[in-house]
Amino acid sequence: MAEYLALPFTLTVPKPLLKRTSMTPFADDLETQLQALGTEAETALADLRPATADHLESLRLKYLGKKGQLSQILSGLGRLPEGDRPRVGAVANQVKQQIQAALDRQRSALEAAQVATQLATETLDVTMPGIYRPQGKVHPLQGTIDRVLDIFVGLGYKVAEGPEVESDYYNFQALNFLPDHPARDMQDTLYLPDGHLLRTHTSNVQVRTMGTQSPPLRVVAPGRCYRRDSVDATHSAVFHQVEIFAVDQGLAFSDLKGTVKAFLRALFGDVPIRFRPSYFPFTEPSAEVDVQWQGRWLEILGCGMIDPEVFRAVGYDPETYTGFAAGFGIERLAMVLYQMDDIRRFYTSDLRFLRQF
Ligand code: 2U9
Repeated sequence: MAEYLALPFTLTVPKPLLKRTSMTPFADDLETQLQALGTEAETALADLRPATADHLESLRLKYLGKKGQLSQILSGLGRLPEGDRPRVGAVANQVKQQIQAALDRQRSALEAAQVATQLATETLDVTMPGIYRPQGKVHPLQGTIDRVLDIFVGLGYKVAEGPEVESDYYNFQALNFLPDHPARDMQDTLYLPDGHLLRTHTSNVQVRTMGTQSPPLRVVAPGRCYRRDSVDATHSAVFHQVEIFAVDQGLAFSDLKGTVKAFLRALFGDVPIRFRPSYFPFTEPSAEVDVQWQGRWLEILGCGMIDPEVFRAVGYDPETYTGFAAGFGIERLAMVLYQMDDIRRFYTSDLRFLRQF
């Protein structure tokens, strides 16, 4: 509290110095109401509870709004004698400014409190480590299939797929497998009760394609295949294969060799490869192809010129069209490319393995 200086005498101000012009009692009453309103508003604003912007706005409307208390008092201004209006009007303006100033103080205080709260709660510690979100990867088998498809699509081949549950016709008969061929035996092929089977290669797609399209054809067929195999480090009952085939007029074995060389060079680089004579029911002549990889000859694929019997089965004239085909296992290819020793790792979903690709 400020201490006032005590004076050794009483100060009296002579009446004529107080320039108070006399007003009507009504004018005095309005002035008293205005001053009381200013005091009430300042007190209410100083004790703003709850201290929120909405509450502040409700007080603004209560005192300074169009239908607020100040307007209600000023509605009596019109009934004042002419001579009293300037003074009462001046008091009214002073009270309005007083209330507005109190509102502004509160608004600033609220905004400052809001900023302080935001600074306290929304602080971001930029030195904190980021949230680790492990990203998924393409499975090594799918990645290998994708690489193979990229190469053949680049050579002008179209990708085709077909059913994994297949009829004997599309999986064997149309491919020149004789009725007693060992591949048809139960110990090699998985049969369903209704005589259908789980396809043993994706050749069914090639046969189906020839059944619906005319040459020239260049098709690459990826997919899952099944064999009744005991599972061990190099055999899996379910495996992935890709076959390619080309049918046109005047295709020769040299075209096959050139295609196989281009494919293997794209995958392994400029490494030695060799063709060894072989036999498949659906190709004649046939060959197996090895690549020399890390000092060893590794068999990678089989291939050959499509047997005329296969063309006859699908109604192609073997005197007009010739073609070649090749097939290879994806697991085999991936194990060579990634130097793996156990095919079963592909199917374990072990992240320690999968994260390496
Ligand atoms: C048609 C005509 C001929 C596809 C071919 C091979 C040789 C071959 C195996 C490699 C390893 C299957 O995944 S594997 O077990 N395949 O050696 N496949 S020629 O020949 C065809 C295909 C379709 C109409």
